[in-house]
Amino acid sequence: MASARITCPTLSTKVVSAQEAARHIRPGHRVGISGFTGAGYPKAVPQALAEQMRVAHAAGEEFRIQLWSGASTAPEVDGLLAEVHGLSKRLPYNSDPDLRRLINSGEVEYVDAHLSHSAQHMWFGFYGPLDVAVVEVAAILPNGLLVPGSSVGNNKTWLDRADKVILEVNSWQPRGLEGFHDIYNGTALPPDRRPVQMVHPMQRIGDPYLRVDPAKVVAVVETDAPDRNSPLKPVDEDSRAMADLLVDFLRHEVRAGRMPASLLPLQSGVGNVANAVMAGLLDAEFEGMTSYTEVIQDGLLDLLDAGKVTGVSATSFGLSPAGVKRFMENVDTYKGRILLRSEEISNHPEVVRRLGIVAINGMIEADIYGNVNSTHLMGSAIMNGIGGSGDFARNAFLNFFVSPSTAKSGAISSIVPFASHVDHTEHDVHVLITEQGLADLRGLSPSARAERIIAHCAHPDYREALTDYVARARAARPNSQHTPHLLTEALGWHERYVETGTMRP
Ligand code: 0RQ
Repeated sequence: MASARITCPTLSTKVVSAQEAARHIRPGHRVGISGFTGAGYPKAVPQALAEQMRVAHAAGEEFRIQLWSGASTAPEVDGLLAEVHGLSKRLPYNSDPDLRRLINSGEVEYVDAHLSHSAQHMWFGFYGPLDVAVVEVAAILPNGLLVPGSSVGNNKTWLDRADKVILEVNSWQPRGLEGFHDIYNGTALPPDRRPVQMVHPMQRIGDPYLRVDPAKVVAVVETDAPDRNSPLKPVDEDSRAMADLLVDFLRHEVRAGRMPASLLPLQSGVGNVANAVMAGLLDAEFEGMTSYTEVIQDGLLDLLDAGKVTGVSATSFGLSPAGVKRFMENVDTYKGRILLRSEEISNHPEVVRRLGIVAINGMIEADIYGNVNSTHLMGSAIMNGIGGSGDFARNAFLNFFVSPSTAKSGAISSIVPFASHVDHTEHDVHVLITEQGLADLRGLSPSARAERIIAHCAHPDYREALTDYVARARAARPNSQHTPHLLTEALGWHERYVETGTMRP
């Protein structure tokens, strides 16, 4: 008998085991799964699938699939499918270390896509057909409507586009999540696309449920398992220093009359610095703030609880175990103050530009002219992916990129002569922050930017070498003063690190 979470007469007849459901996924299939930053991914079918892959491989049969998601999932999805060598291609984001190794060794193809593009490129037909969708939900209502879980990601698109659908109904997901979602159904293909009619971060433009054609549902699986919910690292000294610089800069912008005292809607990436910024805002004087972002981390709950932030729009939760407990115990108090949307809307360039987002994201390195690399180590190995950073940064009212000034105990400078990979071009980047200081690049020429970035953001150990590089580049190319480079030396710092283990001269 189906659980109380499945009250649709048609769909409750389709309840099967995860093993049986996973048999619908065949070698070579393209599979779209739910999941975003460790929230709302399917808990049972990927594990059953991995076991079937293991058996097939032991019998000498090839069993690999292409896996598409909202963003990152968890060790029991990406990690496990990597362990059984079950993936041939992954899209649009990954942060699992085991899968990262297979991507970097060349075993798995990786399409690192802007998150706002992933759904529309599916609709445009750029990725081909989708064989199976595996989507976790919190409940199935009597009329067949689906109550989404702790993330929305690309679920709507996968449910609409897949030939077959497997639903996982997870009773760990709070039943009270009903009413937290806003699923936009108005996206049409060009030339018939209409404006997204949103002028406030908390405006509803869709309805609270996902829909699925019941005829496509081949299996419903019941689970009761938690999201990944990693504990938060304590905020370190460098992150606090960068957060303080950022919060001070926001004050400066308010004083200059460029931003209201309640700021503009905030987007922040995930991780240590993002947490520190949220903690900094908790102590700061700003009131009536809003957030239009991807992921709700504990810091945003703190700001909601303190009444400093009045509303948060996102596509996913990314809470610690303590954050989950707090949310679950107080679900109803957050209703109406948190909205979860599809990632094509949470990251929509049109909406980001209209609302005037303040975007705060991490980086791996920046060059002296302001190009930012968010994704590649030494120009070649992928770290995670561009995620939503491009969707937000390019269209933001104001963007910040933050990083410690060095990595690997000082052997790597995060400020380099030339970025070894560029995700955000010099035309897109507004403000760089390291623990050394802040460089406001708005309205500056490349040469002026170089002076400011070296003086304010580079680590003192690397400042002289950077200044020397610029001076020699200027001297060598009298008719190329706009963005002077020494072409054979521009990536020399990276080459030196690869060969000797340090960028130090
Ligand atoms: O490696 O863990 O092996 O020590 O990179 O670096 O400093 O801990 O910073 O966790 O904030 O990640 C850009 C990767 C920063 C992240 C990036 C090494 C460093 C360490 C991590 P170890 P930190 P963070 C919203 C927005 C793109 C996606 C995005 C990211 C590891 O912010 O993936 O913005 N951004 N999404 O040692 C070599 C350098 C390095 C370096 C750092 N210059 N060279 N290694 N590292 N700098 C979320 C979504 O879109 C879902």
